[in-house]
Amino acid sequence: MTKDQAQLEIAELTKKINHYNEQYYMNDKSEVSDYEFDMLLNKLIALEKDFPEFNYPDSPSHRVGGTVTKEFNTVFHKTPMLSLGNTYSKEDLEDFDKRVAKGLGDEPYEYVCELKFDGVALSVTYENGVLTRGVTRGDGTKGDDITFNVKTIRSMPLKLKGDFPEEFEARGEAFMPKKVFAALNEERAAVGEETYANARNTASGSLKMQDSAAVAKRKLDCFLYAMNGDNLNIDTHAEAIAKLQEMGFNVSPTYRKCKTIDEVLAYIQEWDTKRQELPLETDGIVIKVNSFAQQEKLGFTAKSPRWAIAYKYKAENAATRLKDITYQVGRTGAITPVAELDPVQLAGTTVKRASLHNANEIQRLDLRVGDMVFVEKGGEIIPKVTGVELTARTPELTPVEYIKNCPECGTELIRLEGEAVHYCPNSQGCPPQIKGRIEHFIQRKAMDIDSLGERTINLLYEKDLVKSPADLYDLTYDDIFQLEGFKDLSTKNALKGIEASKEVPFESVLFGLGIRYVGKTVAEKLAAHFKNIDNIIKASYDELISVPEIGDRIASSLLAHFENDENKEEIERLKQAGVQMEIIEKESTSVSDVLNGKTFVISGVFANYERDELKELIQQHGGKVVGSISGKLNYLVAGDKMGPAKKEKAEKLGVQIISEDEFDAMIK
Ligand code: 0OW
Repeated sequence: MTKDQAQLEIAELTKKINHYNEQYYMNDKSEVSDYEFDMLLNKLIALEKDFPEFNYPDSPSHRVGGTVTKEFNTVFHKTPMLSLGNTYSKEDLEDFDKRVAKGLGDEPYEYVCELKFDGVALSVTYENGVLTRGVTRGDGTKGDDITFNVKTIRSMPLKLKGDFPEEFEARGEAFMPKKVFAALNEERAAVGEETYANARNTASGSLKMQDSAAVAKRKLDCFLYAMNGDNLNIDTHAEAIAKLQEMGFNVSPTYRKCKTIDEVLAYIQEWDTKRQELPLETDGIVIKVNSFAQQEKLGFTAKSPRWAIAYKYKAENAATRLKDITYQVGRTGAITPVAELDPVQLAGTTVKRASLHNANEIQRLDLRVGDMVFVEKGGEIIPKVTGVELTARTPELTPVEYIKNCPECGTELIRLEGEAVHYCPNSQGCPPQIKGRIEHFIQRKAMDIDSLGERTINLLYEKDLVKSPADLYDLTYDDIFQLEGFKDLSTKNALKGIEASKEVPFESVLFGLGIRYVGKTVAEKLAAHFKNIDNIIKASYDELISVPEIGDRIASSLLAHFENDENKEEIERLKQAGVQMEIIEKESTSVSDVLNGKTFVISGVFANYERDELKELIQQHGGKVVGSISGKLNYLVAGDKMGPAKKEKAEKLGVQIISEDEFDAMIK
């Protein structure tokens, strides 16, 4: 392909992808399938790699990241990114209003009210309409250059629309929507990771990740609320908001002009309830004097403007009796203490239980069963116990004795050095851990066996038919048919779902293994880097942490997991069953179909080929290389020094063993 052809192709792909992105993220419409979209994007990324001179800063390829930033540069803000003074009551607001009136003499003035988005403040710079820099607020005077990570925020325009100033800065808040935060915590809990406390810190941590591809997966969003620059000819905050929207920025639709504090109070009242339904966390309301000239006149204190203030809602809390503390055992054996409460109304819901997280939290709160405790529901959905009404404590109440044994299997609990959570170490024998691993394995994001559910897993477990994921592949029609509630059709469906899961790609299988701290994103990284399970099993600690976003915790967890013989046996059984244990390389150009439908295992060292070349040749002639020797295997291509166990197994299973020359003859 010539340079001109490449430039043309890149321009066409960019236009198409930008259009699909805009439809998807701004108008909630998807005109193409994810697969088609990904194909376009992969083509663009490949062309940009071959023709870097056409890899423009506003290319949509930056949306999916792929840039690793080891060190973030520090950038000084043109003007400090100030914080906001806080108010908590009508009186505070009236005092603020008096100060504004005083500062403006007898001029009339109006406010604009907006929600205070609970995320991370951001500064973005655009030159000739293209996003050229994204910086965190940092300490207010200087922040971190996180441009590549900011480009992965889908609603942050890479290129502006309409007419725009040659150069200007916009400021706003990046945040993690509630649904994204809940899903991320669900995935982390499922692999034994500690869950994140709130969306704000998670958004902040996400924006500081080194690998922008990992940031892209965090699905951050943003709202812009200010723009600074020379001769913007904009006179009010409301005009600035409208201009930001015209240029393509995501602007919250909750702005409202208020002439008086009473109108401000009405706005606050209205959003006190409505904010629960918002797709993002907020931590109050921001009130600003609308006119820029008047903002100028009022000026700033050392750390915040005199023309703006935040109003914070009181976090709802209530007192109720702590009836008992029960303990839940998670899939990874993590023990979670739960407060059993007398039901109490809180922010429109009846609260009966609240997580107590771990033993440290119980100690910190000095909780005693029978105490009157305060329960709070802040912006977050999950209620939390914040303290004890000590005046109501009666002398017979005794400090909590944290359990020493697993409530499900009786095994003595352990607590790792420096960790707050207790674990049940009986991972192979503790029922909720065994069943939890199988449930984790069949879930949509893993093997996607939707014809099985928690109830069926329970039945199979109780009947001793399934004690580990690999057992699923040994199930017969009769095994399932005899289960309560199964008929012919549902039995066939269940078996079909299990069989179909053998086509699930390796990265999903790796996630399905439920290795502690290995979530879906980490599994995708490991699969892309190591290509197959064997390489991961034999990888050293250093090889593991050389992968971006794979740190000490994940590397140590992988080494520990694969040291365990039962885990290795489980993987061997899954391989035998034909589950994908390696990534399927991109379609190689096919040369012939002489090996169509044939499966091969390659073993040993060859005179004329590297293993990968041999694999490529097999694929080019329609064959498929699989990870292990089974009865269904067609050929074992035997090189020098092939493992004797493999030779013996192949002979035992009647697999045809061919030499390098015999292989050559097959494809020539
Ligand atoms: N978080 C917000 C928000 C907002 C700035 C302008 C001058 C000082 C504050 O939604 N809607 N409007 C402003 O206005 N600031 C906000 O958040 C601030 C930024 C820095 C610390 C707070 O997050």
